[in-house]
Amino acid sequence: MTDNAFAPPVRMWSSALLEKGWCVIPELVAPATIAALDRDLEQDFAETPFCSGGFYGARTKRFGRLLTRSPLSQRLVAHPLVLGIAQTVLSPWCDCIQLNLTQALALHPGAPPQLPHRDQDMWRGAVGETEYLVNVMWPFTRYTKDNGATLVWPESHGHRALAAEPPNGAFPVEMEPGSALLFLGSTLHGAGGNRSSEVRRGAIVSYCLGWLKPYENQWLAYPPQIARTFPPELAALAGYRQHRPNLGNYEGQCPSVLLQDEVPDRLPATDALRPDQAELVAQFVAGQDWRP
Ligand SMILES: O=C(O)CCC(=O)C(=O)O
Ligand SMILES: [Fe+2]
Repeated sequence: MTDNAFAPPVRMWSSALLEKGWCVIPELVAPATIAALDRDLEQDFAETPFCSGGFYGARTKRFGRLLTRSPLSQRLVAHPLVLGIAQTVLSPWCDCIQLNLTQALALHPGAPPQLPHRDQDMWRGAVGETEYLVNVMWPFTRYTKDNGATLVWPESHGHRALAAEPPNGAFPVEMEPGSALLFLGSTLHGAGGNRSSEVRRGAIVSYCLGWLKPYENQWLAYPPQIARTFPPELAALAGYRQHRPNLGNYEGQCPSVLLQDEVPDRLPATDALRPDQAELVAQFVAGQDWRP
């Protein structure tokens, strides 16, 4: 849950995000922290092969599982203000949110602009009435118009995602390390083209409704032996929590049971219901007059 100190900014930024479809929050993290994270990932950036395919981009490198690669990535993933905003924006449609992906990306000189897209289109749900995702772009280098800063189409979100005609007026979101661009799953966007001689590096961290299949398979990215090193809230975000009722269980238990030292071979399947469902079940069971 959101820390009280963060409650007013969470409300303010959540309204801005829902209204505009995107926002830039300045100076969220110390630039030195971002620089240290960038250094931790130096070898990954150097040795990861370029992507394959027109969407990922042949002049772009990407890699996931950031929580296994640098402990500093926790500062981004579990940033209290960002988490509070993601929870506030997505809570009308889910019981709890989950981590959808962490992905570092390096846009090399000569990378052409990416296909404009809405990240929510990875799921085949209703368009225009539900928000599925909150995306956060964390720059590691400065993002400029020249080096391929993310292009955002303002006023392209929500029900506007149903419009047949693409909206006009994309603009590059220029920003410095330490700041972050937040946008909705329904907001049209894409990487810009890199006409500069510098590599544009950064990371995307996104959060989605807790009942969706996440883009990055969280349980494979963070198997129990890794997730048990996380603070419990982070493990929960990475899938070690049930989405009530009972979704994502292990042997009928919260999958966080796998993070304990000893896991019994046999476990009692145990209801994990929302309060309204627990009440319904309790009334049904109490009113039952049945003998075998
Ligand atoms: O690199 C960017 O600026 C955006 C990347 C993106 O939107 C994506 O890969 O889905
Ligand atoms: Fe995207």
